[in-house]
Amino acid sequence: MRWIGNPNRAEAGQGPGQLIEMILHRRGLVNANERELFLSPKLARLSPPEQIPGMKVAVELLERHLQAKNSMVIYSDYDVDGITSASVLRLFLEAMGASTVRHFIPDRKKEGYGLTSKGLERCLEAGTKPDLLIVLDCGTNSRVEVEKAKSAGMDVLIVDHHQIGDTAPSDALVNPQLGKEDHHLCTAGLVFKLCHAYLKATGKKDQFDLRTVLDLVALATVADLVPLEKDNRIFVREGLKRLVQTVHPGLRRLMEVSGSGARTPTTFTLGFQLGPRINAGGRVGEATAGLDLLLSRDPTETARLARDLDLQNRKRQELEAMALEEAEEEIGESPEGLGLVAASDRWHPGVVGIVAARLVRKYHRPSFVIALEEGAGKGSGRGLPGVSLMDALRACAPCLKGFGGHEGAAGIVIEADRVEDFRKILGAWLEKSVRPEIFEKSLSIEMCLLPEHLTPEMARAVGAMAPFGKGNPEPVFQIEGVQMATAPRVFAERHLKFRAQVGDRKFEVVGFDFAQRPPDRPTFDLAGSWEWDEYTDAPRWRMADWR
Ligand SMILES: [Mn+2]
Repeated sequence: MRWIGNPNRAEAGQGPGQLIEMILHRRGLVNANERELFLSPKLARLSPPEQIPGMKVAVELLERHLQAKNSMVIYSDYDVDGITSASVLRLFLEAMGASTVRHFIPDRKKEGYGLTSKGLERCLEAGTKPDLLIVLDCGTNSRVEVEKAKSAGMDVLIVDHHQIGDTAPSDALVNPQLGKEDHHLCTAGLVFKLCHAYLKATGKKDQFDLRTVLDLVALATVADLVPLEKDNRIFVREGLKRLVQTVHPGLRRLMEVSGSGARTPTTFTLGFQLGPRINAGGRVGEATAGLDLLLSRDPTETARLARDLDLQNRKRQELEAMALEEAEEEIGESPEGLGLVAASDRWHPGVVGIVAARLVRKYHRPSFVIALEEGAGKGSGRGLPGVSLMDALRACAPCLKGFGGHEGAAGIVIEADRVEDFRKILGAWLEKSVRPEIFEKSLSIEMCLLPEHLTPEMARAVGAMAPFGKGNPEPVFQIEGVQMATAPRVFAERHLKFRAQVGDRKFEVVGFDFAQRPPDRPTFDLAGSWEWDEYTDAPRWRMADWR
C-alpha cells in the first residue's frame, strides 16, 4: 500500500493540544472559533431550523392539521433513515396531541423503493383516508403519486434530502437541496429540524423534549453515511450520550440482543450493530418490524421484535456471506477489468449492495453485484473516491434497462444476457476516464509523531475528535524506526498483538487482520491510530500498515 498525504511532522516538546490544533487546521478549520466548536459541539450551537428551505410552510401546514385534529399517515422508506425518521415524527406528533396517526413502509420486493403508486395504493387501503400524507426520505420527485394523493383530497408534506429533479406538487417540501447551501442532513435530521421549528413557532417548547430523540437521529445520521460535520456532528455526539440511557425501550432491547449494551456506544455501535438490525426487516423480512420496535413500549413486544430482527439480521449475514464468497470466487484473486461485475440467480436482492461494498473494500475497484431472477437482474454498485458512478452508468446506459443513485452508490436494472456487455463497457469507460492511481490502494497519513507523543493524554486528545466516520476520518499517524519489544502474538486467529519500542519508549500495538502479515524486519515504520483502549483502560497503537 502506498503511503500518501504529505504529513506534518510533530516536533519535540509539542503537546497533544497543539498537535490536535495542527490536524484540525490542516482539515480546513482555519480559525480558532471553528476548532473550538468542533471540539465542543453543543446543542445550543445547532443552526436555526428555519434556514432549511420549505420549513416555514411545513410548520404552518402541520399546525393547521394538528389544530383541526385531522388524521395523518406517515409514509417512509424502508432503510434506517426512513424507519428512524418515521419513529421520531410519530412520537412528536402524538406528543402534540395528534389523535390519529398511522405509518406505512413499502415492501421492497412488491412495491420497490420510495413513494410508488403501488405503495401508495396499499397505504391508503390499509386504513382510514388521511387528511395529511407525510412522506419521509423519498417523494421529492414523485410527481404522479403526489398528484394522485392531492386529487384524492389529501394535503401532502414531504421531508426528504434526495436530489431535486421533477419536483412533485406537494403542499410543503422540506429539502435542503432546494437551497444554495447543502446542509448534509439525513431525513431524521430534517425531521428533528421540523420539530424544532414547530416548537419554536408555536411556543410549545415545554411540550416535547427534543433531546430524547437525539439517539434516534444519531442512528440515522451514521447509517445514512452523511458527513459527520456541523449539525450532524452535534447530533451524533449528543445522541451517543443519550443512547446510554435511552428512553426508547425498543432501542435498549436492540442494544442488548446485539451485544452492544456493555461498552460505551460509538459510531460503530450505530452503524454496524444497531443500524443493520433496524433495517434487517426491510431487507429480508417484514419492513415495519424495525419501526414497530422503536415505537413500542410493551416489554413483551419489544423483546419479541428485537429477537426477530436479530434473527433476520443473522439470516441476512448468512445470505451476504454466501453471495460474497461466490462473487469472490467468480472474480478470482487478481481481477482483470477495472470494473467488477458479478451476477447470479442464487443471490438475495436485499444483500447485493452490502456485497458490492465488500468487494470494493477487498479489490479497490468499483463493483456491481446483480441478483438475477428469470432472466432479469437487479444490481447495486459501489464506487471509489474519485470515480463518479453516475457518469460511468450514463456511459453504460445502452446495455441497461434503468439506473439511478449517487456518485458513490447506485442501483441498476439489467437483462441477464447484457451483463457481459455491461462489464466490458464499464471496464473500458473506467480505463479511459479515470486516472490510474485512483485504483492503487493508498493510505493517507496525517502526521508523523515522535515516541514522546505516544502518551495517554495524546490518546484522549485524539478521542475528543470523535465521532469518526464519513467527513471526519480518524487521524492516521506515522512513527518511524520501530522495533519489536516482544514477539508478536496471534489472537482470535486473524489478529496480532505485540509490544513495540522506539528508543527507550515502549507501547502496545494491535493489528486487526494482520496475523498473516506481521512486520518481518528488525526496524520498521508504523502507520495507524493512537487510541484509548476501553478494555485495558490504556492507550494503544492500532496498526493500519507497516513498511
Ligand atoms: Mn436518507
